[in-house]
Amino acid sequence: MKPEFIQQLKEIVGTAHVLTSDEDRIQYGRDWTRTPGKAGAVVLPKSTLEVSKILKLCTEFKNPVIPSGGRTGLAGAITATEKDLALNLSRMNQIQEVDTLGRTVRVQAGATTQALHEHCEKVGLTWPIDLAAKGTSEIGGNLSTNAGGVRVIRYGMARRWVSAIQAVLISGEVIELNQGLEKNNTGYDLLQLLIGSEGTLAVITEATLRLCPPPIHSRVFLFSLRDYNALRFLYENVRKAPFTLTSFEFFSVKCLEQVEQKLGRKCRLGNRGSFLALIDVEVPPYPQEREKMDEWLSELVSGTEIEDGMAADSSADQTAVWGLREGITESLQLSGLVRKYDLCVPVQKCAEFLIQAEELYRKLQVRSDLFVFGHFGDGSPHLNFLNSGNLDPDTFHKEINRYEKELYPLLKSFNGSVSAEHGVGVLKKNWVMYSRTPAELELYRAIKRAFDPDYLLNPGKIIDLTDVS
Ligand code: 2HG
Ligand code: ZN
Repeated sequence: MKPEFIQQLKEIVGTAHVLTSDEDRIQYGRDWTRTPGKAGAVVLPKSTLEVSKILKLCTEFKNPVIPSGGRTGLAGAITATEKDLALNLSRMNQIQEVDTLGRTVRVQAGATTQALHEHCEKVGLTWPIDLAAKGTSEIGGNLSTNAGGVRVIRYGMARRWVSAIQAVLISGEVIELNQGLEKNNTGYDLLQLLIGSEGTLAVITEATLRLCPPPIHSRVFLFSLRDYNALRFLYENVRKAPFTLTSFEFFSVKCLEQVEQKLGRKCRLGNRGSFLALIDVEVPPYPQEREKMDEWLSELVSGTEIEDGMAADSSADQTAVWGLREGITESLQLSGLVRKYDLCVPVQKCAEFLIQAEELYRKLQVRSDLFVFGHFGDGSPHLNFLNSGNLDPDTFHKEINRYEKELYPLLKSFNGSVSAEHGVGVLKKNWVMYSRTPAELELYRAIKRAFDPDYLLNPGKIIDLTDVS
């Protein structure tokens, strides 16, 4: 990285906001997967104007640049090399007053998801995207990756809750997309194109987010189940019941034990079975509705398919139950090297897919521990492989690659996607062709060229432009 380039960055943001220590370059050059990365330098702007000047400078120096936020991603989408400038937007964390009439809020990219939730809660509204990483993840990252989370079954993914975006092109030009209109059918929807583009097309600096009232009252149920067929049975049962479902999550008992051991959390269910299902439903505030639900619960638990079940009604109980599900990633992270799969299949086929994916794991005798959990109600399971046998990292990766080679064709036979919600980054790039056709990928390349002709914005993520020199 040229000294003049660094010097001019310092002139834009102030010397204190250009970081060049080894530690900072590593910290800002990788995400939660710890995929090895190290940026050449880190720049921390405070305004859109500064972002614009930085991108203009990158174009002038032909210096690649990688935008990032809370760095909680799980696809290696901000993994940097020493040639890259890490452009981190965490200092841009302002949240404006909520527009209660339009039910929107204007927010800078660096505000955390949790800060946004707390801000909107004060006026009885919420941005309904809820993630285990909400304390650290930032809005710019949520939008760049089209974040999903634990309430997709009710509210959809992040892209549904955005009404305007401000972004900066690699030339430095600032674009305002949609400006908060409810209706705007004027051709291509560039706002939606930027959402999920993982910082490869432009840098999102601000957004106007749509809000809604939070559920009036929610009830949380935890069930223990014998096997995947029981999980499917429960899902069918819940779908037939007249409740508004907010979440239908599941995790293997191995995941539960991991959370208990590593994070010291406890599960109150007596009989644990092989899987747990966490169900969050909205309840109208009438006593008879609650009674109906209690009857439904006791009927379900008295049948043979469900091993055990409990309702978590107090807010402390609900937090405790959710803490079991939301602690899984962290508890695995604390236990060593992990390889992650974030998959999606049609929800009707999710149980069958998981049965076959586990059979494959047994058949291939993969030397690692498999942890299965995720968003059953979206047909979106996570498979995590932990290097609990302490293989050397190369051998561990070879083991998992052996599995992966057969997993993806299996997934394709289920019409599945290689990335449900974490994105592509560098980690899924070689497998995108399992989920996208050659014609789609050619369009991806054309779009990338239109936005970023010099291939400077987050290069090497999502797709390679093989014909760019
Ligand atoms: C979740 O659902 C996140 O908790 C993380 O998407 C999943 O760690 C993972 O694989
Ligand atoms: Zn997830």
